Amino acid sequence: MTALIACAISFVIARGLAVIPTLPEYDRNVNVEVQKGEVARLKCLVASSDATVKWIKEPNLLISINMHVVSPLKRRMVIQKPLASEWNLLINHVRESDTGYYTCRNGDLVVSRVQLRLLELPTFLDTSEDVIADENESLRLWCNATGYPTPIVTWYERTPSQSPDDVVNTGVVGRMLAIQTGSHGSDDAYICNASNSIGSVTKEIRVRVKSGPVIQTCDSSQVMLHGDNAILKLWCNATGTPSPILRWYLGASYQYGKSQQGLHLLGEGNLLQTTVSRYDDAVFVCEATNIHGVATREIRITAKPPSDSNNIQSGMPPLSQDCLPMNSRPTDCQDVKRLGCTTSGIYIIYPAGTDGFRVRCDQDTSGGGWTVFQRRFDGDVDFYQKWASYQVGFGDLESEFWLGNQQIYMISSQGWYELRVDLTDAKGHAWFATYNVFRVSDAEKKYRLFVDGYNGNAGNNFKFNSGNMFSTVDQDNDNVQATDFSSVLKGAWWYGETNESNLNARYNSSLRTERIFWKGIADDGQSSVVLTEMKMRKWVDKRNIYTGFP
Ligand SMILES: [Ca+2]
Repeated sequence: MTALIACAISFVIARGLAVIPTLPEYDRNVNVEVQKGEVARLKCLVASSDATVKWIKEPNLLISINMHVVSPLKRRMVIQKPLASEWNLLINHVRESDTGYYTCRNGDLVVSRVQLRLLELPTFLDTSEDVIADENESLRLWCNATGYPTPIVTWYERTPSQSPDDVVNTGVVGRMLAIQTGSHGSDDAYICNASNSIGSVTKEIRVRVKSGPVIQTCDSSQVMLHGDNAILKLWCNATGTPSPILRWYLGASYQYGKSQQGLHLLGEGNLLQTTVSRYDDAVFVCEATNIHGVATREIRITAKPPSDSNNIQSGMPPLSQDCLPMNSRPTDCQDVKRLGCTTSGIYIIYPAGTDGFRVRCDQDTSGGGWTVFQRRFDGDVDFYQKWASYQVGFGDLESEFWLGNQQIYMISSQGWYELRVDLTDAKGHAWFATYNVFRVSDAEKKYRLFVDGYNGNAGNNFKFNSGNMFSTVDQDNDNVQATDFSSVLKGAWWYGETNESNLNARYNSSLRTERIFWKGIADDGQSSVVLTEMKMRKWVDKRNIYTGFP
């Protein structure tokens, strides 16, 4: 602005008086301020038509003579004459190196002297680091900023205190800020803002007051493995200044406040992962320590030993359940999937007329939604069980199990269910059989089986069992007078005159007639079926779509 006024005045003088030179002295140190990359206009007014006008960058770099730019920087420089009396120097794409003093001369006479300055955004040269302070300690925070025009530094408190005694108010100006820290455990941040006409920058400086550890949360989860062992995950979060170190101890060996020598340290950090037996009953201690103190929290893990080791419904609560909406009561695994749980695992379902029971959901195979009711893969669970066991189920949903005839009946009577049988032989070859219709009748009808609508690559061997009642070693319902197939074939199944499947038989028995059997698969007398899974999935709710139902 100053430059414009100066030139405007000199122009008026030049026109009005028609004398040369227009500026008697060059004592007008005109400033031109532009941002980097912009165009700088340096004005010079010489009315004479036969003048020799030179631009020189101090100390002695000749830039131009009349209209000719001779400077090595000429590609960015040009002499502009909007009026006959003006000899303005234009500098395009102004750089840092362009800053300095420029003089315009008529012959040896200095006509104008212009200082070119770059406008700069504020930046911080240095500031205080985050501080950990003692209670009621006096602190000085600082922020040194540079920029052009010189930035003004202003301080704000992030969470201003309501207390009238509070030292810091918002909008304190100056590069230094003096504060008195608060009480034990307080934590605040101060923001310094450096701004000029171009822009502003801010820096947040945290001030934390030393405090002993406080445990915020502690919890556990278990992921059951096959058999009795579980991977137990425990975690704890603690606050404190400085940040506490977390250690884990077994409760029985832990003695609070005493020397830690000889204690059984299980691990360090937020998360402890350990293996426990599902029959364990243990207390784990999370200990948070910093230089100001110790805090502890106990987590008790109670895994109730089932009174009946056959009880499939015993064990730890299902973990997969978290994905279900609150208070939801899925009726099967298809419903579990519909409610948003797309991970295979253990869920509690509530088929109509039941108080709910645990099932394994297969949410991976062929679109998921499968309620698994039989699973075998290592032979750890004995499947040569009696009627009562088959009725309520046995084994472990995390490993091998039979869900239970009653449960199969309750689920499959809710609608139109399809069946899928997955088999793998010892060579790792996978086979499957699906049936569009799968249904099991109630206990009174001896859990009679109905299947129809085969598809797959395993062979339609289950069709021979359709219409048969369930038999166990203590209940011969096979309708064949001469034989007790359950005893002969060492399993429990919907036996009848033709038996070309026998998936609840002995695992890996050397006798062909006693082992897991599905005609055509691994029945060369040498190998065997090593993995079986039977699962069902609802197609539609209405039962009467299929007229073949009894
Ligand atoms: Ca019989």
